[in-house]
Amino acid sequence: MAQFQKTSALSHGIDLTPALWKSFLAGQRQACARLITKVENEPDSIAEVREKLAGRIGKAVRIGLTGPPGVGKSTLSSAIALGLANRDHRVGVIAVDPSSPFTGGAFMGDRIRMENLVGDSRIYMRSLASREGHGGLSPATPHVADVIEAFGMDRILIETVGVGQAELDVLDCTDMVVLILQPSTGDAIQSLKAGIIEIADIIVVNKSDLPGTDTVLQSLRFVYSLGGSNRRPAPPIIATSCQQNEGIDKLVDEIEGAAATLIESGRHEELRRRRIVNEIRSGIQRRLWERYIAESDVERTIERVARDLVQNGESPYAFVRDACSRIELKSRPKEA
Ligand SMILES: Nc1nc2c(ncn2[C@@H]2O[C@H](COP(=O)(O)OP(=O)(O)O)[C@@H](O)[C@H]2O)c(=O)[nH]1
Ligand SMILES: [Mg+2]
Repeated sequence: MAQFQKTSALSHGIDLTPALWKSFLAGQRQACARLITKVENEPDSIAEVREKLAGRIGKAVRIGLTGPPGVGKSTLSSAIALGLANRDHRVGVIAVDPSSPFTGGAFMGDRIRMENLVGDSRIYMRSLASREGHGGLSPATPHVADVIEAFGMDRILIETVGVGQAELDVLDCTDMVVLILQPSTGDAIQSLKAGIIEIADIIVVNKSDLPGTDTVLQSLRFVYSLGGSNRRPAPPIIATSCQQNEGIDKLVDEIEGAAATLIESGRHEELRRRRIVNEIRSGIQRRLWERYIAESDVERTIERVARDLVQNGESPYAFVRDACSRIELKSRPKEA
């Protein structure tokens, strides 16, 4: 358990010293853990870390695992990780789900014991605390994935808290999405948000050892047979049981098939490009914002302006325009 918990950050933060970097490159897990803690706890350090990682990331396939709480995402992540490792991959697993860490849940027999994976050098697992307001992802997730990839992992599984907006967040930082359900989610299928059904590349009905599996499989097939959406072809729907160790090989086959297609079709690169575009955008937004608030007492001004606007029913955009033009005026001579 201890291995999965966040190393508590030193109050002064973690320095990216040459020694730390050297240990990281030498494959020392402790160094990887420290670097992850750094990007997780020190958002200001992301630019520095990211520059260090250059040239070491871009090839890994990132796989999102999402679904309602308790369906077996963590259990299945471990099983998939093992399956991928047995196919000569080096696998990173990130869980953003404080309620059921890898070692949580009542463990089944000893078929898939995650403790067994702890000492497996082909697999690197890490839990992150999810943060309010970010769906099921910690905002550091994509950066943590970068660190893990640079550490040498070529498949990265990202398990999210399966609630609300999370599924759509998953899409932003992964190359494919596996939606996990279980027999008792049968009735819920009709009401699953269209969004998640649309983005799932593979659907899994886990706990197929429990009654009701066929009903769920049928409902899912029915939902997809309705078509009518602008979705690509219906995704594969696979029944698995972690308890009986059934269907997992097939699932790993599907994941690997999808990964191969992604790479060969150029879509993997395209997704990566899109993520970089977003990174650049948000980097610029952040820096402009920082510059803006550094130079004025803007938070208080915005509060005051908002109060006035609420009172008189006016639009906030005149203020936005004015604020932006002031940033431009201030920055131009400097940057010239
Ligand atoms: N019967 C059965 N239970 C399972 C299976 N997979 C996982 N579980 C159990 O379901 C519970 C929730 O699993 P967990 O992986 O923590 O789910 P998560 O919240 O989606 O990450 C745990 O008690 C697991 O042992 C399965 O295939 N069959
Ligand atoms: Mg979990």
